[in-house]
Amino acid sequence: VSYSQMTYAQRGKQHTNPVAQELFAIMERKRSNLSLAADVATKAELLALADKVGPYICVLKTHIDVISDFDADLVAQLQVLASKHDFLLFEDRKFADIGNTVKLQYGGGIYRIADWAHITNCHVIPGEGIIQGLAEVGIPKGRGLLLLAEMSSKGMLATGAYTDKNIEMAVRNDFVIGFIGSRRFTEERDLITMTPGVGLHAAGDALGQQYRTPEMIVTENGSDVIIVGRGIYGPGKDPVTEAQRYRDAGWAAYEKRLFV
Ligand code: S5P
Repeated sequence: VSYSQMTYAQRGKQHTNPVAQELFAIMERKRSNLSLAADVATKAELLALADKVGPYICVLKTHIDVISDFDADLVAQLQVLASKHDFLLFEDRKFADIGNTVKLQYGGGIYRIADWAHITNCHVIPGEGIIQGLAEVGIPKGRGLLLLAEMSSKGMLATGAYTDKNIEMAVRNDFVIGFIGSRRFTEERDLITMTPGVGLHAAGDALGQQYRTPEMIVTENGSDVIIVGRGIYGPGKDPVTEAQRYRDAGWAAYEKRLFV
């Protein structure tokens, strides 16, 4: 039986990675496969948004380096909200350098990403050493990594043989828990796909973003988590209403996939 036909609960029970186990358990408890991409500019906005939308999401995805007034207290408060609302933290750092450099970027600097982000991601453009470098820092802390096997934007170059290489590297590295991409990529082990570029209303933006619906992504393509940003907090939107709508749409798309 394909992983796409199994429940999140079943997959969590048989998974060997602690972050993946926890993620599946949260998804089942909250009946949510929604991740919020919280791309706001200040600490206060990020905390307010995370607190409001927290009850409806399984993962809060951050770009911590866009917060103009970042400080260590922001991280402490995000951790409090993650426990309060039962979600994981995913820092969308998109590492892309040699293994030695990404070790420094992941574990150190002012953000100390590995200390608080359950999940982060990387491009494999430098070769497999990037995964090994990140794993040296992340495995002892019980973290997980996603590979950017594809992107959502117009004209993106992660296709064909490059995407295939991502899959091969993911299968043989235990630190990798899955992918950013548009579909389920392999049955060789249970690698989780998270998909950005999800929207119920808009087709895209002026800078190349392209949106597809939860049904296309989860039911048809077998992806596991939908990542939604401006569809939830964009101009004129009520984040709580929209988060509930995307949570319900994502869950319905998942149930439809199970019961077909
Ligand atoms: O291919 C990608 C990969 C990512 S992680 N396309 C993306 O859009 N993202 C991220 O998803 C992007 O950095 C942003 O944080 C989010 C999409 O936001 P939205 O406002 O367009 O939903």
